[in-house]
Amino acid sequence: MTDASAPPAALTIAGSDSGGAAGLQADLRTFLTCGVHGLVAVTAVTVQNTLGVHGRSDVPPDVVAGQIEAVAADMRIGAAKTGMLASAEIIEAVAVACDKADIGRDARVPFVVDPVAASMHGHPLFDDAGLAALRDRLLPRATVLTPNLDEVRLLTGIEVTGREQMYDAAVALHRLGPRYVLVKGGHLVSDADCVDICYDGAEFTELPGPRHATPHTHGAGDAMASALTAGLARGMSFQRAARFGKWFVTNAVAHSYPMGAKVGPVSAFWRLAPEES
Ligand code: PXL
Repeated sequence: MTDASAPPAALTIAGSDSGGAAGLQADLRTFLTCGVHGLVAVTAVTVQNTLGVHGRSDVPPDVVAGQIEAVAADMRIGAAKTGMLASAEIIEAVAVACDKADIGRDARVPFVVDPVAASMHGHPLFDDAGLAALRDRLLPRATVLTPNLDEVRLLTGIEVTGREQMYDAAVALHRLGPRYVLVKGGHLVSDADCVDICYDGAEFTELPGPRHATPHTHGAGDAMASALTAGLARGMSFQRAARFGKWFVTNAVAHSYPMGAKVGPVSAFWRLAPEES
């Protein structure tokens, strides 16, 4: 069992991005640079570069569940998050495995559901059955739900064109079951700043941040949700972990870099210690 000298650990249940910008690669990099040991349940392998998603193979649902149960049986998971879940069958297996592993809003391990619906190129990462399964099976189990504005539209039908509708969306999403909702405002390009809205069922909090002028934002949503998860694994309250996530992703976007022909990744390098000279 885990020794007191071990760092906290967090689990990501996510897909692989061969381009290394988003998905489990972004999550593990974020966990590492946030001082958290990364555990992984891989859901799918995407064949991806900056030009698009060219193919994909989903992991059998029992193997996804097996990964969650294996790490939970052996290690102390401080917090867990989801990314690409690929299919309704995988979502069902994740819901059952999380119940067994004590992961969820009313369980020991806080559960961040990042409702990843499409790649940044617009390729769907699950279908209508996946969306229904996400809404019915995972949202009621979520400690925190972290949608971007496209995912808000899919889950609630609300088309966000201004900050006011982000508040309406947060209320509508909270009714679907998560303990906390964090609506990411990065896609609201009409807003000069990048403001996320948090809602706990009673109070709203704004997480303000600058909007950096860079085209290289691939993996920004994953970085926000995984830094928040790392904060929870380190024992932070939701409010503190949300501020920590916002701080992390703001810096990651500020240090993003070109890689490949199109949109490059946000960076986690800014948090590495300088090399010894
Ligand atoms: O950024 C969301 C995301 C998550 N997971 C995988 C992805 C993407 C976006 O491209 O490819 C595997």
